[in-house]
Amino acid sequence: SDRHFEATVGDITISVQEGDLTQERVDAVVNAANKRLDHAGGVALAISRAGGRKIQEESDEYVKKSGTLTIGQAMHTGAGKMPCKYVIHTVGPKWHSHGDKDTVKAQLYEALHNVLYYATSRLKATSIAIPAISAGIYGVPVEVCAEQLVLATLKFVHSSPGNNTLRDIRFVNIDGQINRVFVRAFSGSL
Ligand code: AR6
Repeated sequence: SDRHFEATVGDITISVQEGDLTQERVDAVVNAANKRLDHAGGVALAISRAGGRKIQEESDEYVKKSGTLTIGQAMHTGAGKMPCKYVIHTVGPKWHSHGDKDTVKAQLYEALHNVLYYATSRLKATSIAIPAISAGIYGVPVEVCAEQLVLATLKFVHSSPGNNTLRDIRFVNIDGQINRVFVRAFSGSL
């Protein structure tokens, strides 16, 4: 995929790339899911299609056993036919929800924090590809989304527990406009 931005923090490479998330050769791809893990639209549908039936089946099994997810929670399934090993599903907040905007921002920050923590502690992932969680159907303005995801990423890599396995953190979007906002957010924070 097309690389817009790359920076190194310690021994971790952070990048912003244009392309289809489902084609990334990484340990884990992140899904912007809903609470029911019903992958019917957006990047979730792209992942579900690219991976094959296994993704929705494992998701349904999980919800049947453990119930729906809460906002910011993370879980994983296999990746089916995709080149990655795992899909980490998380649920971002909706912009037009009951809470105030600061709550929405905190929930988005928390969602990515939990994903990164899950990737390293549960999956020992060295590479991860992340979409613009909540910035599509869930309506969070892309500037707000980028601000929170960048903050969560930088905070995570800086406070990096010695046992952090991640070395390659990629933000991948099919939409170049969105990538430009992420590049600006990283450039302004590094
Ligand atoms: N690769 C990379 N980025 C993509 C791809 C792709 N193949 N497809 C879409 N995007 P969204 P949300 C970008 O709506 O706002 C689903 O129905 C897209 O341009 O997928 O968290 C779920 O099941 C956008 O910037 O996620 C939930 O019900 C970003 O992915 C709901 O949508 C996220 O957009 C979640 O909505």
